[in-house]
Amino acid sequence: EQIIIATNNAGKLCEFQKLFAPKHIKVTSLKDYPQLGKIAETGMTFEENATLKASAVSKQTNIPVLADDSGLEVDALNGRPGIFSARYAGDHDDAANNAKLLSELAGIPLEKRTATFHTTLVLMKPDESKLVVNGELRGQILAVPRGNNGFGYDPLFLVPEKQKSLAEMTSEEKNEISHRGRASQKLLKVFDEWW
Ligand code: ITT
Repeated sequence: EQIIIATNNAGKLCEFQKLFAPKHIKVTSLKDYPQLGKIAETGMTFEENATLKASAVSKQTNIPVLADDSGLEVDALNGRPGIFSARYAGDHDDAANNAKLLSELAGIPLEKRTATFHTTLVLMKPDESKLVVNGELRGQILAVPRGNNGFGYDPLFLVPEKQKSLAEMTSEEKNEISHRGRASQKLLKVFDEWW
């Protein structure tokens, strides 16, 4: 059995490989299918964008697909960058995105820098039937990055209960509590029945 993770993001793929390891399903990703074209994320919600990615890939490959659309919703920025998190400061440039986030929040104290990390997962079969799950993690945006693990906004995202940024956690620690980890746990619970 096989599943394609419809992502070009190496950090996401790495987390899914660990989360799916107990299932003994072969996990591939878009880098194994270089012939597939770029997918335009034109939706206005996480679910729309995850569905666009999943259906584009499952139609062309005839293999079940898991797509992840995620984003960071910062309360002091009225929920921005949200679905635009990957393109906040340009095109998929983590360093530029983090710099922009820091400058938008300059001068705001930590207790007012609350934020939610959101993930929507869409698991889709080639007949386009789909399973949708969501996961969220609340935290605070640091003024100075901490840690070297993870990817994307992880060095700026403090998990108050742990007093650690996501980039200071191992992938196991992060997967246990993260938006993506929580959504994946929900998915894995119903996976066998749905599959
Ligand atoms: P794919 O669409 O190919 O999956 P992407 O990076 O474009 O990859 P999204 O459209 O879902 O993914 O954008 C999510 C953005 O949020 C992107 O900038 C990520 O780096 C960031 N992000 C998502 N999950 C994250 C996590 O667990 N930790 C830190 N940053 C994360």
